[in-house]
Formats: sequence, structure tokens, C-alpha cells
Amino acid sequence: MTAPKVAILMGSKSDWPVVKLASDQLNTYGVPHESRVLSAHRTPDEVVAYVRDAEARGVKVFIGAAGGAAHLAGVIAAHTTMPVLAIPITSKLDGLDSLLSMVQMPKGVPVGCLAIGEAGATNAGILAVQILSTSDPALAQKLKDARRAEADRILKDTLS
Ligand code: RP5
Repeated sequence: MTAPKVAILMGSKSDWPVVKLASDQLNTYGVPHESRVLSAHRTPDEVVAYVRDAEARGVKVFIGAAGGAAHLAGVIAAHTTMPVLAIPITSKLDGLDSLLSMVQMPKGVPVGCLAIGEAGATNAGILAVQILSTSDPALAQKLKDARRAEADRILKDTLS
């Protein structure tokens, strides 16, 4: 089995329908990855153990998704120097609480926070591919091809 290059963590299984969009992008680009439910608040010790082990196994990018008091990505970032991307999940406060929890990291411990919900999840997957593509020319070419295909699709749009 190929060692995962990206690790996706989410605070609850209830996040998965949205977070799956990040996994879908990684599958599209053929990037080996793994997805786990681990919570900064409900399973704090297991988050730390997982992040340390994943980095030792060669994971290059972490994605953390959570809603509400969304501390998961920040906790991941506290325990690794690999890049950490964050997906704010829609919550009781429409995800604004999640977004602010993720985006306001203290200086020195960065988290790259994407948009709330589905766009953020899709873009987290693509951004993880882009990070890996800096040392993988084949992946970089796939990204260029996908951008071109998307542009061609839009240019074919007609309005009635
Ligand atoms: C967060 O609390 C999770 O990431 C989820 O978005 C939210 C609600 O979790 P559940 O009550 O659905 O398990 O930790």
C-alpha cells in the first residue's frame, strides 16, 4: 500500500459529507491520503499521537476540518511543521465561528484557512495537491491541464 502524503482529520463524522470533497480532489489527482475522525476536544491525546505518527510516516500536508469552536487545525499545527490547511464547517452560527477559530492563529504557528463549507473543502484538496506539486512535475502538469479544461468549459457557456 502506498504511504499517504496527505492526512485529513475532522472533528466529527458529521463533517464527512463536506470533507469528502477534499478527499475527492485528492483521488482525482491520484494523491495517496487517509481520512480520520479525531477531535481536538473529545480525543485530544489521540490527535497529538496521530499527528506525530503521521509526520513520521511521511505525510507532507495536513487538512483539519471542524465546526463551531474549531480548534482542530490549530492543534495539528502546534504539533507539526508540515503545512496545515483548515476547512471551516458550517455550524449553528453559519460557520463564521469555525472560520474565526481557524483563521486567527497566533503568529509563528500558521494555518492556511480556506472558505466555509463545500468550496473550502474542495479547495483544501486542490491546495494540498498544489503544495505537493512543487516537487512533483507530473502533478503540476495535471493541475495546469485541469485549469485549462475548466477555462475551456466556461468559454463554451452560452446564455439564452
Ligand atoms: C465539531 O463539532 C465537529 O467538527 C463538528 O463540526 C461539530 C459538531 O459535532 P457533532 O456534535 O456532530 O459530533 O467538533
